[in-house]
Amino acid sequence: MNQTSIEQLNQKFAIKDTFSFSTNQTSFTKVKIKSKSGYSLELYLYGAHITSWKDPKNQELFFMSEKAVFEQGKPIRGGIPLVFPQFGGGALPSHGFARIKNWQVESAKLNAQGHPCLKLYLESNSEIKNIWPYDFKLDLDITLSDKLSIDFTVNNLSDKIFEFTSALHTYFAVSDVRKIQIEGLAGLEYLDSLKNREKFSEKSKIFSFEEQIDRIYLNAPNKMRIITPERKFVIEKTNYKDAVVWNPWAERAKQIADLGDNEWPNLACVEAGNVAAPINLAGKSKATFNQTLSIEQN
Ligand code: TA6
Repeated sequence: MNQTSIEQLNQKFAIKDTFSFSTNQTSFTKVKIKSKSGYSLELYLYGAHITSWKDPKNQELFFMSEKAVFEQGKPIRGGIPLVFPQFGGGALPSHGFARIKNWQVESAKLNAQGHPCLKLYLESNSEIKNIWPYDFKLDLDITLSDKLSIDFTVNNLSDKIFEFTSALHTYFAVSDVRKIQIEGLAGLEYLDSLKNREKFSEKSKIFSFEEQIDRIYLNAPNKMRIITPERKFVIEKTNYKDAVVWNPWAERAKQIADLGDNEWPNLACVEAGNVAAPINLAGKSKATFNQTLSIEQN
């Protein structure tokens, strides 16, 4: 599909007060979505990257770095970077290529319940196949009601099996990460990425951030909560086994070029993913993974 201009996108997909297309200062295509429930969303076709989720009081629920860059080939810091097909470092770009490729719009519609549903896709092409030699199609279906539901489907169009790791690297906005807790991690085993992925088990009844954290919690429950002084974020997941928990803390934050030195207290990454063990997807088959976020007011 040739989607060169914003006018064409608006002609084809815009729905008054629901979907609109525009560009930002670096000509990246932005999609704005509004739901009847008063929630709104902003995302970029670049990376299928959600950068804003606001509640009916217009309060921002995702952290975005004030130093985030919008440049081809570079990931956007904040919101929800989509990690695929490689979590972390390795042969491919860090956290894979999906977050640094331009996705396409398949459809923008209201579903049977009247909630906006945006379908985006990314297909393999010769450039991607140079670094990851498979035929595939990725679908990202985003539905915005009083919840934010994200279905990620990986279609293996090749004859051969491929494996991947993946995550929705969600940056939740918090006023002070030192004052929040995560419900659902007690007793879980985790791999500590700050200690060569050595395995430990979570001893605290309820997790709180007290230092730099970079952990992969194994077999995390399908419902977790982040309790903050402002609100509770509810994270529900299906088919994602792990939950990655990350905050860089003060020293590490200084080394991250696209993160302000004093911004780290305002973010908490809790990421539904399949990270510790890759998914093996047989040829000519597909698999779908869901993360659904909602808010409970304090
Ligand atoms: O999810 C945690 C993590 O993998 C950390 O190790 C940390 O470096 C972070 O993601 C950010 O990665 P990025 O490539 O976006 O700078």
